[in-house]
Amino acid sequence: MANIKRIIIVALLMLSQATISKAEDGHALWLRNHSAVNVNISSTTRSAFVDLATDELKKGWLGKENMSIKLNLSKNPAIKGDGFQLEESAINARTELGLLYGAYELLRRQYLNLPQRNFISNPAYSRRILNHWDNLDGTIERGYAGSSIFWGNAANGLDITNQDREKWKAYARANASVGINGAVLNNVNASAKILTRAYLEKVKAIAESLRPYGIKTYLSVNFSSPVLIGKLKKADPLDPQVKQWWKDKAAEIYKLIPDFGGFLVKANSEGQPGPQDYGRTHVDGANMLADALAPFDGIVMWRAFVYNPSPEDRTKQAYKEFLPLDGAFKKNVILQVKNGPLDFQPREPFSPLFGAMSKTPVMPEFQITQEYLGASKQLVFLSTLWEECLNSDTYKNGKGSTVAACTDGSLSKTDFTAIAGVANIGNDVNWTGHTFAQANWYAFGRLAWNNKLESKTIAEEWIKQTFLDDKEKKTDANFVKTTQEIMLESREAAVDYMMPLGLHHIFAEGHHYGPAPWFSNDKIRADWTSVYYHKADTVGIGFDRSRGGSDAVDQYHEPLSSTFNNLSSCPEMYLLWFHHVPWSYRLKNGKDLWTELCIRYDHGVQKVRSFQKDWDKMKGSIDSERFAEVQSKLRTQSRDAQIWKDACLLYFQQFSRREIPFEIERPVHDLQSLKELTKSKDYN
Ligand code: GCV
Repeated sequence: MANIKRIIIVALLMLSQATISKAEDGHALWLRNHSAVNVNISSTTRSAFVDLATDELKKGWLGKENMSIKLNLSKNPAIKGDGFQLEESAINARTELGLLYGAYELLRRQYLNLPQRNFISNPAYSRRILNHWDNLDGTIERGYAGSSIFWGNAANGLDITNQDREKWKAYARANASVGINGAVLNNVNASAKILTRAYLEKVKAIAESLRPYGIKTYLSVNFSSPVLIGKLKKADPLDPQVKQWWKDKAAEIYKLIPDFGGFLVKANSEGQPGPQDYGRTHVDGANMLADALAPFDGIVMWRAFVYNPSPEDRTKQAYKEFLPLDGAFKKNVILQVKNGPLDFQPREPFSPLFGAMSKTPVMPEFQITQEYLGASKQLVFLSTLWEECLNSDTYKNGKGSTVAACTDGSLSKTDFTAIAGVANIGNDVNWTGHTFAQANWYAFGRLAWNNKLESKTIAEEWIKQTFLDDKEKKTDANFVKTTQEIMLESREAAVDYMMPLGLHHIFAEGHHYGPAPWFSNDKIRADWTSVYYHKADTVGIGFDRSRGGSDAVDQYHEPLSSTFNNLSSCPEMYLLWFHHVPWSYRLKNGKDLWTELCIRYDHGVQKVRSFQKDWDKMKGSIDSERFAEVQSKLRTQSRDAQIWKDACLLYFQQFSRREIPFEIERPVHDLQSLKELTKSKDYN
């Protein structure tokens, strides 16, 4: 008996050891530093960046044992900005930061088992920036991974602990490893308090943690700051006292943070103050701030996300507002434009502003946090969405004028270029809530560095680094293939179960997680309701933006405007974005619109079910913790995809008055119960 007891205890101990050795909380992200082999690093220059690069290479080296690698500063004209050149046994760069980026690339190639061949890699954008929508009380607007890593952690939100500094350092390192070199530390719906001395002192401390990794600090500012925290009566950008206030503030900031990046501004948008409050223009506002920052080489990122409660189609407003201002902005102003003309929907055509501005630099703003794509409950790899946008042809200077080319300086030379991603990072131990949301942070950085990278490459890189098996020093090939497929199909699946064929913004009010195509409310502006966007009636469904409708199509260059305008040539993925289409309309595959809509919704649900099956087969290929977390979240996603399908089909069926085709699975909910469910505050 005693023997049996002993055997059981030993077995239990062995089991728990096995679990401990595999224990995985995801905090290490894609930077796992597996017991590396020896490498000899020498350099022709000494600096903090070079020390870091040396340290990273020694910690992570998976190449040939006892190799010698030299870090060189080089004047090779083919290397640009903080770019680098990898050679058999050297990293060359123009800047020391470039050597650090080169070190990360070299390690990445080892994880991927890529040959250490010669190649040069230059950044597509000079400023590659995360935008944190973090409030000073520690909450995060549209954040799904816990509280802010910057603000609100102690009683007054200003104390700084060693733990904070550790976290900021780890954050900076992760960013640098994918080439991100800027962070806006606070929400664009900005509290003026950020510019008070106490907060600026904290910004200084954060900047000190980020600087060693080449990351510049930026702030979102409230346009009314001179009134709210200064003693001024107004914030009119043409008022000399207001101008002076901002100049003094800029000088104060640069004294504390000499390499401060600049300001991000959301003005006259969704209730935020701005120059129009004083009868001035966006140019007046942006240029006033630009003048204050110019002596210190700071920049202004002025957001184009503006729209008013007017009868005009909301998706047309930003273009109409900003096009007449083209050429009037100071040199250190850049217009920050969301990928689509509406608001980070699962699918939108690109914003026409990318192809419209010819004398003003424009930067893309992507949303990494999944406000409209399942929060941190759903596995949706966003790289394919961003790739679709970057590769969209605007026809600005004829064929080939992609959004990437319009923004990265290849079409017209600008002093600087930039790209922004709204961060999905919080205090959750794995940083992003969902393990696979880490891939979206990773993908943003990689695309910001190289806007021609393909999503399939990015997915493979991320999987191989994130799930590398410690002992084997490789990732199970079947796991890589299966997971890569899931990732690459996940965004299209989400489009299908949420809003296929060009439908948009039919989300439940407020939380933007679940469906509410029925949402309408006379007391709020029409363009904050779902019915404004889908316009379903007994004839058909969709928003008519053709020349016979709101004429948004004419904000695009030819031949796109005509392609979009024509029902028969409009890509079906944008069909209901640009047209109100009869239920009986025949699609290219011969099916009528109603049937196709039903099939798409069902297809989205079936896809998630297949992701579940494929993931379940992966048991044992990776650590049990992350396996179980993803398995559980896929169950939620499956449940919620079904809710989307049922809600939308049962609701739209009231207008189409047609049967749900019998070849697809039937709804499992009834409409009324879904209306109650998605209204509930807990359903998000
Ligand atoms: C930060 C959408 C979001 C808001 C966000 C806004 C913006 O409307 O729902 O939370 O505010 O976009 O980008 O400014």
